[in-house]
Amino acid sequence: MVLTSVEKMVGLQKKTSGIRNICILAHVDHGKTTLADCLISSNGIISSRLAGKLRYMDSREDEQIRGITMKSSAISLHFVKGDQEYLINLIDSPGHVDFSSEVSTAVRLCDGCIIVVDAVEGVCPQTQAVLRQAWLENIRPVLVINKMDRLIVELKLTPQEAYLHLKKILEQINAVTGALFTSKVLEERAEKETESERVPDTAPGDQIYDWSTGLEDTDDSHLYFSPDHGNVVFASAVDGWGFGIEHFARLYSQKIGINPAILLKTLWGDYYLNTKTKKIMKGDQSKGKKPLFVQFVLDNIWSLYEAVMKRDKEKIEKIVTSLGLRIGARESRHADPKVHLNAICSQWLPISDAVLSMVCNKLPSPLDITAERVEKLMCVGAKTFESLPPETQELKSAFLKCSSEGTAPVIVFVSKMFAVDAKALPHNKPRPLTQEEIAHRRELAKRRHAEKLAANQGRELSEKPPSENSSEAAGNPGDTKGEEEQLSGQAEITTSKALKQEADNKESFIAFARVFSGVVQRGQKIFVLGPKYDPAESLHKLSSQCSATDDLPLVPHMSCCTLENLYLLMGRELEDLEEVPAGNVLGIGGLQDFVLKSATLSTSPACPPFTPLNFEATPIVRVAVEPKHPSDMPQLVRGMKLLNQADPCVEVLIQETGEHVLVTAGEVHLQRCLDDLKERFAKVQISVSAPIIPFRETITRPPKVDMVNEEIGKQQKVAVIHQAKEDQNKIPEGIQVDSDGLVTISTPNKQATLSVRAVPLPEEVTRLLEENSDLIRTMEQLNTSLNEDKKTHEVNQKTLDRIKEFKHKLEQNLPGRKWRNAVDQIWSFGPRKCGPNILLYNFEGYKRSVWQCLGSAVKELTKYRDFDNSIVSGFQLATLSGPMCEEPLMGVCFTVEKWEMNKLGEMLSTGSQDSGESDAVEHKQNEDTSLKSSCTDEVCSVNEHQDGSQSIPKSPEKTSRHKGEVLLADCYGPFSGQLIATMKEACRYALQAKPQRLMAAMYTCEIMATAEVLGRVYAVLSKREGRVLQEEMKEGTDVFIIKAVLPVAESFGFADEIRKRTSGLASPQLVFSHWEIISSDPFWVPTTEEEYLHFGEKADSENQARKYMNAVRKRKGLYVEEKIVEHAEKQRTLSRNK
Ligand SMILES: Nc1nc2c(ncn2[C@@H]2O[C@H](COP(=O)(O)OP(=O)(O)OP(=O)(O)O)[C@@H](O)[C@H]2O)c(=O)[nH]1
Ligand SMILES: [Mg+2]
Repeated sequence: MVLTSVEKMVGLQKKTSGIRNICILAHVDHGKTTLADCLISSNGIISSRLAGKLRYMDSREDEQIRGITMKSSAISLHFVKGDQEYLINLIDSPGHVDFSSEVSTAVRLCDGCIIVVDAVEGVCPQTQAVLRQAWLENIRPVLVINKMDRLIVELKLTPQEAYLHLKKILEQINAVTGALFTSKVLEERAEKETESERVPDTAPGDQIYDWSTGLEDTDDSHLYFSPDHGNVVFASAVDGWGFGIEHFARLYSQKIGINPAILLKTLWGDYYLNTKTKKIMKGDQSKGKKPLFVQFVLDNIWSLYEAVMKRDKEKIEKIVTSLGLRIGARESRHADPKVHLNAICSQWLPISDAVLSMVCNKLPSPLDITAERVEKLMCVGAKTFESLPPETQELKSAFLKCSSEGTAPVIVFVSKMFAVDAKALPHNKPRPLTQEEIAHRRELAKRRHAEKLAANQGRELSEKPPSENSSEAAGNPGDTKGEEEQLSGQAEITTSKALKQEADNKESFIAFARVFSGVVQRGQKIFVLGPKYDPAESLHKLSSQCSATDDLPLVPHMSCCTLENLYLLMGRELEDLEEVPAGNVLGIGGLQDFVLKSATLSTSPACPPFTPLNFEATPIVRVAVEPKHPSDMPQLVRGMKLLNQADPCVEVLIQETGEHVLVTAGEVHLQRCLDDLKERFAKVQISVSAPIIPFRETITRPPKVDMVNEEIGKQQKVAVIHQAKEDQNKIPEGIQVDSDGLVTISTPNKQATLSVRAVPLPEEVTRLLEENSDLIRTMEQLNTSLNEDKKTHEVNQKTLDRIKEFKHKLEQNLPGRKWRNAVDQIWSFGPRKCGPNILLYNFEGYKRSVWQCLGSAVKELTKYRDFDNSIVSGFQLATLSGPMCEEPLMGVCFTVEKWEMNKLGEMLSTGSQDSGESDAVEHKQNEDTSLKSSCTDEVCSVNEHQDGSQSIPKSPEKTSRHKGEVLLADCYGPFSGQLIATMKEACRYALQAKPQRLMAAMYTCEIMATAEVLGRVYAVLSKREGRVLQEEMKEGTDVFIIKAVLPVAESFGFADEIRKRTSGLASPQLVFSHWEIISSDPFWVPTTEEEYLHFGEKADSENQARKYMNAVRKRKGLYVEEKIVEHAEKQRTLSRNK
């Protein structure tokens, strides 16, 4: 196969109907990159002998060493099928969960995907995850069941067994798609139903319907994988073969004379061939017959494998000649039978043909983009498509047309930025000279030679009589010109050297993008729209016709840039392009300063930003980094910025403590980020802290039975007293703690008193809050815009329904008298207004609701109105860092049961001025001598003014306003600030009045292990406090699947340890799953004689929670109560006592 030239590719890019943008998705190690190799080798980019060994798309060194893909990368392939030519933009993606964000960036740019499943392992957790992602992006999947050779060679299954096994895998994967699909159909039905409900003339009887009918009506056949639909290929990427059943249907229809269409329908399934009647019959199993698939397909492959593995020369010869293949002597004599096998199979059933023709037949071209997908891409958050400005709505047709005409608006989506070595850019690479260039150079050399000759002649002439000076004059300029040229040439060389050196050290960022409409051209000016850009807002300021070349006013989240370079992505190589038409994947250079991670580019300001990518992984592993040499700090900071840009998922932040922190998705991701930082972006030596493990703080219900180990009531009191002692200096007033945990506390100026109680939320509610944090954030935004009386954008009915459902669910999960009306009294969520903690109000005279957006509450002005934000802020602060180790809270409900403001407070809030009130103020202040003594002069002087004696004449209103302001900011600072601090303290004390617990982040993992290593896997799990949830045997194999949960804190090195202990037979993938309460009390100390005996004085060897808590406190520089000298009496000189 010859290499396709760039010109050819450019030609193909223009034929939109022949383009297929696809990605390969699968669980880790199921063979994506190997499959990509096979497809690439069909284009001659790599040799077919190396296909599967090279792993061409894994261009990074660490990818090759570890054998896993860490980034998604694209390559364009040319495929000819019949008289049709296709351009296939193929994206290989990683399967390791740590890099699942790379999968998100890939699926956004594609129209279809190849799901690869290992024939032995079947559907794995990541397979489900990628199917879900494909589903969320509305892209169509096809299936490749890979590693078929393992069924023959490793598992040694018979063809019949293999058939049953494959059937099961198909069932599994269809079950996953089915689940996704069903929920969607039901949702759509429900939507239709609510719409029809709104239509008044629906007959009441129609409202009852059978849910299942929805499923039956919809044609879902294209969604399921079935060989007879042509969307399944059976393959072995390593051995280079693959087939869809139509190949065999065609073959056998000729051989046995059966209609190919019938054979295609029956080749997969419970059918057998009645040899006597030459008819295909149903029900193979019941009659003990061989299914067609076994007879016609698997038997052949099995016998070929057998022949080659046993080196049965005769049989091989027979097969090869009957198939009409020609095998080279080198392969057939090779010591490794696999090579021979590969040579035969890849000629007989070339995998690239099978897979690529399936892709071209079954996956859509960019022209087939559905209206549903377009609307989903265009609507961010709670907005509906109808609420977008009309100019924006018009762009939908541009998406659907995917037109490459000059008039079509350009719309491009950048899904990630990736760094390449500047040396690898096409214009920095040495390239072979073209014929014209060679001719040009030859011409130049000739001329220079001629000039030299002429100069020599001139010199000769100058030695002649001066009568011929004229020719000398003619010669000289030539000479100097030559010198000049030389000089400038040298200068060029040196500058280019300098430039090259600079380029050597530089990373260049390229945007990984796709054109959805129009033609992008090199040097074109275009708008860069950030994720928060709002076309409605900018269309007020700009006309929809304006272009990026105009001089425009500043619009938030929008900037203009020039597309400096366009590239064809060819795996490890890049090729320069002048323009790229709609429907293609491309690389764009020169966006480094405009795009951080992803963006939308358009020539029209009416274009909305695309919906953000769906990231499945939660970044959870954080480390602090610092340079080994402090002077390298600036490089490190720059490097971290670059790293942040180059990775879709990593988070880079500077903590309040001043540490530079990297947040990554897992250990492997962390390692890759650190390597990148060290070797590419910062190029300095760095030291890395131990992973910072996140915890959550919560409270539990006090135990009903006071057991010895659970004497929490007393313990807690000790803790509270202790804490109070610590904080004595900060808060002069005492706090009141009731026996049932109600904390009453006043602001420092005594103007307001709060009573707060903390109660644990039911687990289910916490989970609900966590799951719906996006929804809560949307609610918050809606409420804010309602409160500000802004023109609210039309809210998606779906979002409103979701909010209603959320509210309903909360009500359901907060039953009983204790929680009566609780849902309606929710004041706020926290921390950051969307977290898993609730603030309730439970006092008279106040009404406010987070459900405002549902229209359930009216705005009401009360005396509390002006300061309620302070209370909410105090709550937010308290939930952000708890009293145990300043970690965020989770699953706690705070109820404000009393909020008293004495008259001054009220006056401050309502702004009423009454002289009587000021007396009261004075009276109060006189009472509190300590307060008075600490009063600033200002306040005192104000009070004197109030007495009306020697005051400077002022208008009465002015004085009183002045007074109000000053009292707002008395010696304790602004009143609102005091309220915030008091609320925060109240929450903290309320927490401490209850049994506190730490919550640990938990990973889930699925480990596949054979029976021999099972014991060791359990040993490692239990050592690390893991808990096995489930253990089952994979049918047909001797592999056990163990599902377990493991605290994140104990997970570092877990995968490595398992791999080592099981000699590489088991390798788990850890996925963040949930937070779990650590049952032991971190404040527990042995108190009774028995406990001393049992646990010893220290006792913290047993107390996991305390260990965690102290570690966090130490890290944060907080006070840790621990003994420094443990066994003082035992200190002695060892040598003497020996
Ligand atoms: N027996 C057998 N092994 C295969 C086959 N295809 C791939 N492999 C092996 O499976 C391992 C993983 O292959 P990769 O192609 O790197 O898998 P991947 O899906 O790209 O892995 P990630 O990118 O890390 O998710 C390699 O050792 C391959 O040699 C196959 O058809 N048969
Ligand atoms: Mg790979």
